[in-house]
Amino acid sequence: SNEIGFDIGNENCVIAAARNRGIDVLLNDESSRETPAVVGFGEKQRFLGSAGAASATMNPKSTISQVKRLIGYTYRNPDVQKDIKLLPFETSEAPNGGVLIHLQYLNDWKTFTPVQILGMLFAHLKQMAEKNLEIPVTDCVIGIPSYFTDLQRRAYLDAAHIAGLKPLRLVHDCTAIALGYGIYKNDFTDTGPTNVVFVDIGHCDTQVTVAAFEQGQLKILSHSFDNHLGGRDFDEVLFKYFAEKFKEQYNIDVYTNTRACVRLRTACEKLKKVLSANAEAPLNIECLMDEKDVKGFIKREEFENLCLDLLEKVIAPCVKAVKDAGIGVDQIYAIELVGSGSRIPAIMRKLAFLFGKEPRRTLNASECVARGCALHCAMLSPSFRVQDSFPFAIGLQSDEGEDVKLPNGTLFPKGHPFPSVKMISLRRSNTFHLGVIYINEDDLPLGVSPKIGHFTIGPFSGSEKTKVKVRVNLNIHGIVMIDSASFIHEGHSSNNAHSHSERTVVDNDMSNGGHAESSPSTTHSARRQKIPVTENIYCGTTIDELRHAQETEGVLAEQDINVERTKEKKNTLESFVYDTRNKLLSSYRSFATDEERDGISRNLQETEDWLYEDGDDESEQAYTGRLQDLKKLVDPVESRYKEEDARAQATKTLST
Ligand code: ATP
Ligand code: K
Ligand code: MG
Repeated sequence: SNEIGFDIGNENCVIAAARNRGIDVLLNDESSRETPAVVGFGEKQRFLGSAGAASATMNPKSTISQVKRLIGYTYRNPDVQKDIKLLPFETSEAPNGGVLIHLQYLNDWKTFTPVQILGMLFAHLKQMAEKNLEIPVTDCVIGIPSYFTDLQRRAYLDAAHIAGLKPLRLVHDCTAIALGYGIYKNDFTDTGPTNVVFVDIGHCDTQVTVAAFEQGQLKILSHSFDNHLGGRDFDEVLFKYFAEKFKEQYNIDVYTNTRACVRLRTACEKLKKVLSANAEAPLNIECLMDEKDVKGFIKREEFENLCLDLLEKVIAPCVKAVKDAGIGVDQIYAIELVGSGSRIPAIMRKLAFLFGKEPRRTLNASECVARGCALHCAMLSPSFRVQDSFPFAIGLQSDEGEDVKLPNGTLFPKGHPFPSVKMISLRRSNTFHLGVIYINEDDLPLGVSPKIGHFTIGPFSGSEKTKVKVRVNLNIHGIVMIDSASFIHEGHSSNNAHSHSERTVVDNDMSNGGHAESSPSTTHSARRQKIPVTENIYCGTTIDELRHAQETEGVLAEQDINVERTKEKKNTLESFVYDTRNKLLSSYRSFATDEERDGISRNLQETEDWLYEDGDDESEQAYTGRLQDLKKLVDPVESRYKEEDARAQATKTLST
């Protein structure tokens, strides 16, 4: 079996596999351990990963990056509106309120959803893993930010399904990181839990998690985040600085030119990285705009001054995570810093100042999420117990909009371990609806709707006293599902005296996926009838849309393969022309008549001319057809040569 972990970043993707009793990071075609999260649409084929990044500045409008920022969001979300202003491709609002991406491909405008684009990335990574491991890859664990909503989690699963992957679990990035940290460490004390704060600063976001380790187990105490703080924001500071500078200095306004913007952003990101290791750094871009070469320069100190506000933002999620974990700063054993965005030295200093101790870098900053995911995949039947905590409180609403009366007003309180199942009982006589909501909007990313979706339970026919049991599952991915509903025929539940007084009762709480179906009374279960449950997720992908996306992906993938195969055939023809021409001057020389030689030479020349002109961009059949025609001419010469060659070999063998 294979155990694969995927980390899909806003900038970089990493794949890890559990093998040879360890975890390996898999290399891409460029022998790189990180693959850019980019999907590019060329003239005739897609360019995925590194190839997409390579063509980004040439085709900014048909190069999709940072799709993670759009997935599972509504178009009108203020963050989405801000992001699409920075992204060079075209977008619009989907009929269901989601985001649509528009670009030109194969001589036509094409529309894709962020789920489809992510599906393409997954397909690329899957293929890469299969090439490396030489086995089919389907089962996997995928890292996600802990702040991902129900919709985003569903979107990730949909994208994985489009690519033919079967995620066993979506796991919070920092939970994966903590697992990778804890599993190899055996110096935890017996006297109590060891609390570690993990800070992951990526390209677009920052996540902080407090984890408690004890012998053989990991318990997540809290998750917090700032989804507006990552390496990208530091790039933007430099971008604005130089855009202003160049306006004065060169009289160019990069904001008016998409390609210039993309190139300056890329250069600023490079500059930022140089500043992590150097006290100052230059910036040079040839022909940025209006045929002007630009030159710039900045000192690290200046950069840090420009970033004072940004640096300050590192503090809030750290403070919140520690507070939510319910521990004091003196109870923190270590602060572990990961994510490549954290390589800016000033961030390290800020954290050291806040916690009163130096953060550590025990883990591989860019690989730890994928590694942790692969580990998780390898030990889904764990010897090392992992208990994650869900970062948002979840509630139910009934048809009339009123909250379903639950003991604490909440079905799953914030920080609840998951997966977890709760059975609720309601009195209903026919079809009804239950809305699923996040209770505290303040905990959610800004502008995200607290409404997850609603479930229709019915049809069924009961009476006023009919007790309906509903099984609500905060599943292994952190997605809320109503798994099943059932009712008991009247008169058979009346011996259950308590439930009369309350409309709603939480019967059961089985953390870590207990089996809720096993009913306490067999006489009841004999009379129990299932009620159909239909889910309606706001802004979600329907089954038809998913099927359509899978088909589209198939067609696009085939197109890519065809283009590659055609390129190969063209290459073969080209090589044959050069090869034969050389042979005519050497090995074939004495086996062709002058007439044959002239004929072949003429044909080779014609083919070569054709390849450079009309035949530059032809079909696979055109290339193979030409090759066959040429071979027909060359074959008689070739066979005479081979015959002679064989005779010579035989003679040689005889004489030795
Ligand atoms: P996210 O976690 O937001 O989805 P990601 O996982 O792709 O994104 P990482 O690969 O962890 O993000 O980090 C990428 C960021 O790290 C980029 O902004 C990049 O510029 C930045 N970065 C990489 N190396 C350095 C460096 N040496 N100094 C400063 N920043 C760096
Ligand atoms: K990453
Ligand atoms: Mg990341």
